[in-house]
Amino acid sequence: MLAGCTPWPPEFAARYRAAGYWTGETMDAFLRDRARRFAERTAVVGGTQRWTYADLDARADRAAAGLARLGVAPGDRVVVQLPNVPEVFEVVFGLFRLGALPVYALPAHRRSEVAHLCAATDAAALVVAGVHAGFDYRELAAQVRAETGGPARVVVAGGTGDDGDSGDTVDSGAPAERDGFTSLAQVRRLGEGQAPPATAADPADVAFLQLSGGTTGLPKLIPRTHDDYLYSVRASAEICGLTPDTVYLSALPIVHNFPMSSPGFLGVFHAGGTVVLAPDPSPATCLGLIEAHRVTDAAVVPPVALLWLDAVAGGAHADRDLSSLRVLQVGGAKFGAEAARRVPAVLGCALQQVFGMAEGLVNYTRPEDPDETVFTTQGRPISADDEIRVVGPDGAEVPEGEAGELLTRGPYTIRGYYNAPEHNALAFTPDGFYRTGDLVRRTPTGHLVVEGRAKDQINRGGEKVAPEEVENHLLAHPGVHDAAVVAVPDPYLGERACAYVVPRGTPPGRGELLAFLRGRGLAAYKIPDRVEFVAAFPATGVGKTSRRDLREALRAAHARPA
Ligand code: J2J
Repeated sequence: MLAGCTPWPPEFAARYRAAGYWTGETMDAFLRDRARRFAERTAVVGGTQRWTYADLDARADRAAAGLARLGVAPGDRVVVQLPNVPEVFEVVFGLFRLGALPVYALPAHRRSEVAHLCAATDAAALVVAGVHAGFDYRELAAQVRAETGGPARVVVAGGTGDDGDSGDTVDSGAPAERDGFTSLAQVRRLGEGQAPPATAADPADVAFLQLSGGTTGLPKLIPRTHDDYLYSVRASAEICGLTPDTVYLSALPIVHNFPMSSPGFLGVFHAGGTVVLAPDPSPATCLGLIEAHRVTDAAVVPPVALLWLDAVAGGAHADRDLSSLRVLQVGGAKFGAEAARRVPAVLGCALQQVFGMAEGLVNYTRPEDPDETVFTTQGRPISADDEIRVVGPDGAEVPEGEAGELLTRGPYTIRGYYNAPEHNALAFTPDGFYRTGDLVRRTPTGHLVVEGRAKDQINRGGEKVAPEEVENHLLAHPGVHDAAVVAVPDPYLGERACAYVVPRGTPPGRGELLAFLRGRGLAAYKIPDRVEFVAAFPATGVGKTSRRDLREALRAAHARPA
């Protein structure tokens, strides 16, 4: 296994194989097989581009051969930061075909996050868009290289440039073959007519690295194997009833774990269906795509679901023909029961709640569940071999039906983060259960209800923010003596971030402080929504004050009416 990763103990691996969960299929073999079975069916629609399974397979061949000629070798890590454009599949499957490991960055990530990913994985290459949504990713790549001295190669993946109507054009700009920058078009040319490298990836080994939501100063990397991930994909596709007729809309960034695997684009490819890429999650864009492509399944986070509901119920999009829509999946953050009830009433489709995590465990409400279960729970685990423990602060299981922290272990839940032995000692129990940090209650049917959180994280409408990471950046400002970032309730996003700052001398201006954070290359969703200056932090009891207690005290003070 990739160095720095924690394998499943052999007896567990043997059990998961015997049960038929781990089949020995690699990501590359997965695409080859589906391309053979569904060759002329449409795999991907994005902007004006429409690729069949055979097209995608041929593109993966060319990309693999071209990347190999560029010097990317089997086992290399390659950071991929691409928006919702079809090229993301070409690049990712090209890397799998070559035996290299994609490391997924979100389009919202900026210099701080991308530099960390490149350095933490010793990445051989970085793949970025050109200019997308008004942001120049080539500039970002240049800054990352200036800061970290790596990666040696940057691939700029551009669209065809003729699909500006949907607003998702990627402008790769003038071919910049200098300074280690290569356009994807050039990579394709390099790979043209070449046999793709013969790969022999071990299905039990790591296929790619996902980014965790994070609770600490720097986000952790999640190593997922071919075996474990494809099990979750196949099982998800079955639970969700995907078929070759499925037309799936991804309104979320496609490299996030939810639209990738729950059942996500991989589930759709497993079944031979079609993935439609939405360049943005707005009702105008997405409801238009649902109508135009007769979309059957869509996946969103709660704030996006609320926007769509209001757009249809409020009249702005009341005349949209959404009759093709079979199911709306909502997950990533808690979806309240009242909003949940509106989904079938307003959109005329079924709701499926999805409670998952990039570390593994995914829960779904099932199509056959009673309505009340679908509205009021976050589903039950994929697998009969997902082991669930709900424990109190003492680590002992709480009585059935009471809330406690969710611990889990199973055939597609990691046993450790990448290169993080100290963090792993805290995040996993000695017997290998992952401490999710989620507070849940289990119903008699085994469905889980998310009641809250025991981890240091802000869930901003599905986007995860680690307070410590933002605090560390704030503390770098000369005018900041101390800082604590806490979640404050928000009717739309669920939570927003508020930074409490104890200034050093004259307080810096709020705008200046936020510009400072942006200047440090932090993703926009991590920039606090509010800044409050306070003379001192509340004393939270005698002795050493933990950051957690401090954030809790600030949150409580905030919640009290003035
Ligand atoms: C409450 N909290 C939820 C839900 C995730 C499918 C769906 C989502 C993710 C995801 C994913 C929640 N209600 N329905 O990877 O495959 C919070 C929990 C969880 C954390 C994981 C997937 N669905 N959450 O959101 O790795 O706190 O994955 O531990 O981004 O999101 O975040 P992430």
